[in-house]
Amino acid sequence: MPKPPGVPFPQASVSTISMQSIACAKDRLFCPQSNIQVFGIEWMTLLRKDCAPFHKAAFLQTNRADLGLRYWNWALSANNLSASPLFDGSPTSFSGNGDPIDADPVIPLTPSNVSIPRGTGGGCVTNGPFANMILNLPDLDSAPNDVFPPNGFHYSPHCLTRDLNTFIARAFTGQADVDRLLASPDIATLQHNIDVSSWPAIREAGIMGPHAAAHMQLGRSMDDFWTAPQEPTFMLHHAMVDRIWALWQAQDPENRRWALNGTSTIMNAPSTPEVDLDTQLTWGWLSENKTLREIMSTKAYEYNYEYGD
Ligand SMILES: [Cu+2]
Repeated sequence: MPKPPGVPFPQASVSTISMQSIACAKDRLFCPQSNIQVFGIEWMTLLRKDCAPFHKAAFLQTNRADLGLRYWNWALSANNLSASPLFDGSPTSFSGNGDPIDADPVIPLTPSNVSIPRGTGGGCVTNGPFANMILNLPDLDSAPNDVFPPNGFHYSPHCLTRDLNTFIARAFTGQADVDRLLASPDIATLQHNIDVSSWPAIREAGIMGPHAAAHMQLGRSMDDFWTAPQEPTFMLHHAMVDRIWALWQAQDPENRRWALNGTSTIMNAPSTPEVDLDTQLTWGWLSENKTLREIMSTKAYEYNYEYGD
């Protein structure tokens, strides 16, 4: 039986938003022994709350309401990550690959029996706008038994690393994978599909859905269960998740705009009640409380943004 995380995730006490983020990344990537959906509804809503201020800022700075929310469309870069305008290392990119390092040529996707090629970098990013960027939160993936260490905020400067992995991108985040998400018939299936691949050989293991795979295809810094939000592309990635959710909702607003599923704890550990629209999200010093109702729609309450198709 999979071991649940040792750290409870009380609903969105999100002075620790990066720690919440997080919970998603690891279960799908490094601790994939679970087939329980970890990309819960609350996490989706958390990120909607977290991403929207970017749009608000863009609007305030430009007075243009047509800017939309920036996102990383995984499918557009899936065929060749390092050739993508996002990752080609140019001055307008989010920097490119990390420097090459010696490492095992394959990555085992435990607990499945599948192994895949590793990426082509792995070392520090030394090109583009984020060259030599320093990340200050520690690398926490080695946290034993999934227990968040007491020194989780320990000042631990280290370089941003990338290991661009086009194999993962092609295999798990292509247009067919995006289409599979958008074709999900209900919210529970959408949550499942975003975290579990359609590959029969690894589906049983409950891993490598597009959300996880997009984290993993960028390498260690973006993979980190606890600290992935330090990666400059993290919000672009999660804006894509938000976009998929929004496009999925828009296919059937009447039935999907307020569709919820799951509890307010990752993998329901510890066990908490099913959420409903009145469930309160708390944000610490970041924001006043919000109910789930207030952040379910991109066009209600304080939100008014949309994504292109
Ligand atoms: Cu994530």
